[in-house]
Amino acid sequence: MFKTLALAVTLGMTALPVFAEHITAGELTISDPWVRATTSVARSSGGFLTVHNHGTVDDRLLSASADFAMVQVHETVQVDGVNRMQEQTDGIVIPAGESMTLAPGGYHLMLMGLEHGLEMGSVQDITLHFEHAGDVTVVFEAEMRRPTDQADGEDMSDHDMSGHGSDADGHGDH
Ligand SMILES: [Cu+2]
Repeated sequence: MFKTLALAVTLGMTALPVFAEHITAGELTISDPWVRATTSVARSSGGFLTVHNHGTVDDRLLSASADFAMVQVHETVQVDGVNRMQEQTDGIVIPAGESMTLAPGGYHLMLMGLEHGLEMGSVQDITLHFEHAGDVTVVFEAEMRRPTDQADGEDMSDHDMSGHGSDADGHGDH
């Protein structure tokens, strides 16, 4: 009986690697990947995660890519009290021995050109390109997190979306 149970657990884990709590790539551990769930007509959203660098050398998230969206690395910054998003063309440094969290109101993966939105609970592959750890494909689940869970409850209406076209209505739930 115990053996049967153990086997079932093993098979279950093998069948569902996509929900692994932590993904390891070289010296990096990636945790809590999620994208903001949207309506079916939304054209853009945001992707978020935490990366911990166990190594002794800084790494860098250079860029990311996906087949369901065009992906850019962005940072939301306040300029004269207004939130604006800036593409991070040099990527995001993951300092040696430290964690970097991409979260609403700060760094994020900008997902643009969605065709069907991101349905709550659906999962999407996004490949992260790191300077040292290389390419890592991570499964992001679409969630709707409460504003109180977010860094500052960003208000997308204040974002400067001039670089994204008029249909880029932001990260989703407004
Ligand atoms: Cu953005």
